[in-house]
Amino acid sequence: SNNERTYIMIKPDGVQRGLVGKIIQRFEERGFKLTALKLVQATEAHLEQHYADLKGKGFFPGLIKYMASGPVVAMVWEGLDAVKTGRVMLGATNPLQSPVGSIRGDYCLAVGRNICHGSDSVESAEKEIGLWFPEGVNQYISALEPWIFE
Ligand code: YYY
Ligand code: MG
Repeated sequence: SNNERTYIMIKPDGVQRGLVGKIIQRFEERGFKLTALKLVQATEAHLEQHYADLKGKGFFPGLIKYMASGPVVAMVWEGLDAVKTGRVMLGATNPLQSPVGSIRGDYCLAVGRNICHGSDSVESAEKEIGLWFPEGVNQYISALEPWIFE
């Protein structure tokens, strides 16, 4: 649907490397609408909730430490097929398998430093939006909508 929502997060390495503007620009230029945005230093407990499905994996402790090592940019982007399209824009989990032109394929190399997160389903998007934005997100009409959607 035109107003599907996805949770996109720039990880601590993306913030440190000064890629925030570039990543936001890609979602803006594609035609997605920004409905929430904040810079957050997440706690390990919060990140363990975010990555609850991965608890038990060998990389889980390192993943939580990395994600808590600095602030992240938490965002909600809305638009046509936002979840699946957001994942395509991010690339594969392993940057080396990400096509050039995707965010991971253009800006990083290591799976454990892959600079961004994107929800993998509409259901996890709604869960993640609730976890990172318990205060709710913004609703507004974008003046560009008739130029982006039929
Ligand atoms: O959704 P996505 O971020 O592409 O991958 P997930 O399978 O959800 O894993 C989350 C996160 O964990 C991944 O972005 C990097 C890290 N990770 C890792 O460090 N090593 C792996 N073998 C798999 C995932
Ligand atoms: Mg995932």
